[in-house]
Amino acid sequence: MTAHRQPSTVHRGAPSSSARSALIIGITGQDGSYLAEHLLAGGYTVHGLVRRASMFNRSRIDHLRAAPSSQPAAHSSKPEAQGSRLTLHYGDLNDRTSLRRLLKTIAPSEVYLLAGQSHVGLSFEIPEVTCEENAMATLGLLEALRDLENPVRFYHASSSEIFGLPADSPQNEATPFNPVNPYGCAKAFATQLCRVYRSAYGMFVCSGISYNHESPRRGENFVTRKITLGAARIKAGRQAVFALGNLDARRDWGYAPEYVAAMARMLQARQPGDYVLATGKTCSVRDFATAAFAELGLELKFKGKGAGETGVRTDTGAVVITIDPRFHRPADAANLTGDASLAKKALGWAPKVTGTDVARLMARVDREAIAGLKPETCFKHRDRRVRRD
Ligand code: NDP
Ligand code: GDR
Repeated sequence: MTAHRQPSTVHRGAPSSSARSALIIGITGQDGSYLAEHLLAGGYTVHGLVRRASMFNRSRIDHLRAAPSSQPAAHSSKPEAQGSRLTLHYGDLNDRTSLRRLLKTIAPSEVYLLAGQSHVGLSFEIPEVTCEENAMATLGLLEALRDLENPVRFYHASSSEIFGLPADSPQNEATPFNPVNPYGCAKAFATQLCRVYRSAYGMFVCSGISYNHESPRRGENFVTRKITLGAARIKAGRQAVFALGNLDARRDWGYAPEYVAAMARMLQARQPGDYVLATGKTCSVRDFATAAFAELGLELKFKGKGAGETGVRTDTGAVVITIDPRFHRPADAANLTGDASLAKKALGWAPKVTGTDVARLMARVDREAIAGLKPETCFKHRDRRVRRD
C-alpha cells in the first residue's frame, strides 16, 4: 500500500471553540487523558467513552472530574454526572450498536478514536482482538459516521508501526506501508480505509501517523515506563532488578502532551489529511535506560552481549537490568524515525521534548511518586511484579 493524495474537497470551517464538542473514544488511556485536558482547556464540551472493567480504570482522568466519584451510572444510556463540560459514557469498541446510539445522542462535532489494543508485542499473542479493535472497529465507526446527518470530523490514531521495515528513512506520509506484526497490519488497514472514506465520501477524516510518545501516564508494560518505574523503585530500595528484551531497539520517542495538541490541530484545520507526528530523533532502549538511571543519580553501565548482557550500577556493582528472551518479539520494527515536516508546515506543530529528555522527565515523576511525594499517576492498585509483556 502507498500513501494516498490529499483530497481536493473543500470542507466547512470548524465551528467556534464554544460550540465544539468532542467524543474521545479511549479517554482513560494515556493519550485520551491528555487530549481531554487539552480540549477542556480550549473550551470544548468533552464526552468520553469508558469500558466496563472489573476495577475502576479512571485513574488518569479522575482529576478532570469536578466531583470524582467511583460510582458509574447503572445504564450506559444515562451518562454519569460529571464536571460541567466532561461527561463519561459506558461503551466498548466491540459494541457497535451502543456506539452508533451514542453518536446520535450526543452529536459531537469531533470524534477522536484513541482506543484499542495498543501493545505491539502482545499483538502476536492476541492477534484477533488486536485486529478487531484496531482495524474492524475503525471501519464500524467510519460507517456509523457516514450515516450521521451532520458531518463529524474524525481523528484516527495511526502508528509508525504501519511502516515496519520501511524502504526510506526518515519516513513521511508517502512512505509505503510494510508492517511486521499484527498490530501494524491492523493500523495499516485502518489508515488506508480512512483515506478511502475521505476521498470516496468527502468525509473529514484524519490519521495521525504517530511515533512513540510517552509520559508519566504511560502504561507499565511499555518499555519506557517499565524502565523509569524500575529505576525509581531500585533507587528507593524497593526493587533489586528488572528484565528487558531488545536493548538495541531504537525509537523516535516524544512527549505525549505535545502529540495530543497536534491531533486537535488536525481536526481544526481547513482540510483533512494524514500527518506524520514524530521528533525526527532516535535513541536506543539502552540509551533511554542510562538516562533514566542517571536522572536518579545512578550511573549505569552495560556489560556482556546478547542474552547475557546486564545493566550494572557502577556505585555498588549490582546487576539491575537483565535480559529475558520472553520480552523479545518474533519480529520487531526497524529503527523507525519520522519526518514531521508536513505537520510543521500545515499545522505549525513542532515537538520540543525528545528521547532521553523524556526519560529524565518520566524518571523524576516516578521517583516522586515512589517516594510518596506525589500520588502515582496510574495503576495504583495493580500488581507491580515484572510481567511477561
Ligand atoms: P493506551 O493503551 O494508553 O490506551 C488505550 C485506550 O483504549 C484505553 O482508554 C483503553 O481503555 C481503551 N480501550 C482498549 N480496548 C477498548 C475497547 N474494546 N473498547 C473501548 N475502549 C478500549 O494507548 P495510548 O493512549 O498510548 O494510545 C492511543 C492510541 O494511539 C492507540 O490506538 C494506540 O495504538 C495509538 N498509538 C499510540 C502511540 C503511543 O506512542 N502512545 C503511537 C502511535 C499510535 P482501558 O483504560 O479500559 O484499558
Ligand atoms: P512499541 O513500544 O512497540 O514501539 O509500541 P514498546 O515500548 O512496547 O517497545 C519499544 C521497543 O522496546 C523494545 N523492548 C521492550 N518493549 C517492551 N514492551 N517491554 C520490554 O521489556 C522491552 N525490552 C525491549 C521493544 O522490542 C520495542 O522495540 C508503541 C505503542 O504505543 C504502540 O501503540 C504505538 O503504535 C507505537 O509505540 C508507535
